[in-house]
Amino acid sequence: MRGQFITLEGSEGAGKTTNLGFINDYLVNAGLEVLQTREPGGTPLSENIREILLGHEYDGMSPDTELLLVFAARAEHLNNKIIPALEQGVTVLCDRFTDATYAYQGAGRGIPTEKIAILENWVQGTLRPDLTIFLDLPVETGMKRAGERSEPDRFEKEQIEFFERVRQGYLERTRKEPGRYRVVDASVSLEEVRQQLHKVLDEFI
Ligand code: Z5A
Repeated sequence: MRGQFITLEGSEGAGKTTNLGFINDYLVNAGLEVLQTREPGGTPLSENIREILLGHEYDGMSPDTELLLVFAARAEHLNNKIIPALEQGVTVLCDRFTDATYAYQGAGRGIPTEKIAILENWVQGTLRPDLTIFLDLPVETGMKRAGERSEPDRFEKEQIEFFERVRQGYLERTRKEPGRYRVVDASVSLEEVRQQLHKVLDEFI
């Protein structure tokens, strides 16, 4: 039987990195074999593309270039890592996936949804996540949390208006496809976030 494909999304500083291990442990304790990975990245070639996307060497990169690089990394990641794992019955837990493209390159950069959908269908065929957890919190709270952590990457240097559009882009998607998404309030304490995650995973399993 094909493995389950679970993705974790969130706007800036929402706590994805902080909570990935928790989700991974929950799934392992439930008896599943889990592959944890991330986007952009996950394979050597895709990690190289990630460096190009997040670094500051190409600060003036056009939105179309950014979009195509994201999908180039995704094609490699899917074909060489995600799909083979799913076919072997492994549960794949991925830190960001195509919802991030709709949110950042679509809502954030202004690329029409239809263009993104063409690439999504080309690169993924019919494959979509079975469950997408969206960690939601006010943009200012997330930026404050992320700012206290590390030097900003190319995306993190964007203005607050960009991240507002990204958040709204995510929320719009969760409303359109409520069956796949679970929205978790990430503005509360870590303990309370994990209580919500526990409930979501209990229901999913
Ligand atoms: N991107 C894209 O544009 N298009 C795409 O298709 C894809 C990605 C797939 C890299 O993603 C960038 O790629 C991303 C979008 C773009 N750019 N941005 N921005 P990433 O996921 O690798 O990086 P990130 O979004 O920058 O994630 P992040 O900043 O690492 O956020 P996070 O993982 O959600 O946050 P965190 O590190 O877990 O937590 C931030 C801080 O808050 C940290 O100090 C925690 O200790 C603290 N924290 C966490 N939870 C709490 C609670 N509940 N209370 C208090 N403090 C907390």
